[in-house]
Amino acid sequence: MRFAVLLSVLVLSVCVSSSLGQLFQPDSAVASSEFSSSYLIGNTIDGSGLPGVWSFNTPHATYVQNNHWTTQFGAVDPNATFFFDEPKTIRQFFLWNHRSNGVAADPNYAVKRFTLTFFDGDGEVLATVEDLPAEQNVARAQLYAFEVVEGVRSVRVDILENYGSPYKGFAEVAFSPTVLACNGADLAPPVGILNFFDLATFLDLFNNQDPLADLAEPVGVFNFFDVSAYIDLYNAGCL
Ligand SMILES: [Ca+2]
Ligand SMILES: [Ca+2]
Repeated sequence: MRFAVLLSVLVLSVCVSSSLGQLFQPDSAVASSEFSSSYLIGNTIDGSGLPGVWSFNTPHATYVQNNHWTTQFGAVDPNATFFFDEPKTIRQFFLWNHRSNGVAADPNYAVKRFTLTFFDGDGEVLATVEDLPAEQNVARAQLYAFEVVEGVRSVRVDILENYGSPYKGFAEVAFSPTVLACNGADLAPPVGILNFFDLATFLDLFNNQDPLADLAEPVGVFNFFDVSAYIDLYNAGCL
């Protein structure tokens, strides 16, 4: 029994360090449309709206100037391209959707469907992952796993549809070279299966005030809302 507990703690520590360590963000970005200098695509790769230490479970702050990307009114076929200074291996994408509930009267800026296209250094298409769904009113990152793509120097995100506003955009993006989790509740190996070890890991992370357990606002405060959010994600299951 003691051995089993020790083993789970060892597995836990390996998982947590790798989950946070493997996330990376693009080095630069351009967008087909930007509302103004306060709503640039750069706001999605600089950690704006996130605390100094964050995970894919960290809620992004609500929409204010200089923390989201927003297009101009009625922008046609909006897209954003993210660049990496060095070739990257990518297996998972993390999207913090638009939270147009701060300064905006219209709550429906958020992306509903999008496509990812991966390019090498010559601009040749390496892979495409089409028509991915995104929910609105989710402050945490939404997770998208796909077949591994190697040698990636840029990724284009094409917004196919949003939730109805003439403005579109999102809050933050990140990538990882492996599948880190099926959703925010998937915190212990094996990835893609939710069981007692995920729950035990969450409780341990929560007690240690780790960013992976800070699932709900207020960010930096660990309370019932984080536990409730975890239970919701756990019950949603791995799809
Ligand atoms: Ca941001
Ligand atoms: Ca919290």
